[in-house]
Amino acid sequence: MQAGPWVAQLDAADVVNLTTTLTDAVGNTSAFGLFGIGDADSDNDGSPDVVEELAGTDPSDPLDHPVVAGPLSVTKLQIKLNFSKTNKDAIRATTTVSLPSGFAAAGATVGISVAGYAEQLVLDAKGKGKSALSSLAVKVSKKTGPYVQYALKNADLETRLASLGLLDATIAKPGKTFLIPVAVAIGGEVHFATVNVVYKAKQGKSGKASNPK
Ligand SMILES: [Ca+2]
Ligand SMILES: [Ca+2]
Repeated sequence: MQAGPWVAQLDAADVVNLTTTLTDAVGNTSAFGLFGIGDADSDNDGSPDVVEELAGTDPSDPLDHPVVAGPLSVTKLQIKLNFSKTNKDAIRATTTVSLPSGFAAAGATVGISVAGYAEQLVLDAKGKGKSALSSLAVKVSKKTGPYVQYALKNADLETRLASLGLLDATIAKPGKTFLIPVAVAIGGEVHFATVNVVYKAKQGKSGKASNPK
């Protein structure tokens, strides 16, 4: 991404999922604005390194870059922060996605990023993947099509979430609304959303954020 003044355009038609396009002074646009305008793009192909790592493309090869596959529909997002114990924070997310044509689960890599906590998981033949702290499944609903279920627990997310406004503080009902960036990368395609969550917390104890039903 190039330096210079960028204009953020928010599509507020859908209050759950906002899509963002960045446009610079000479009209270049980037759909990767979610990750911040300061993100390094080593090969100047328009995809920040962090997005290329998520998608599994080469951050040093401008001819190899992810395809933006459009917005992501996040049907469920829950974040739990435990301020009294370390490594006890959790995320649960369910997103619908489109799968690349000819998608085969066995051995496929899925990248997921929630609030900037990013990882890649390799799927088995049943569409399930695991890491030390998380599990992910790609499933297909007969009604709504393919979706991704992700669960992370025993993680340390406090600093990361505090930078997005979810602080160790007392925030009573009805809570405060914050935006959480979510990205899913499958088969070199990257899907994005910025999700509204309502956050309530008790200082020194816990905080919980979830998207409105
Ligand atoms: Ca790049
Ligand atoms: Ca590249």
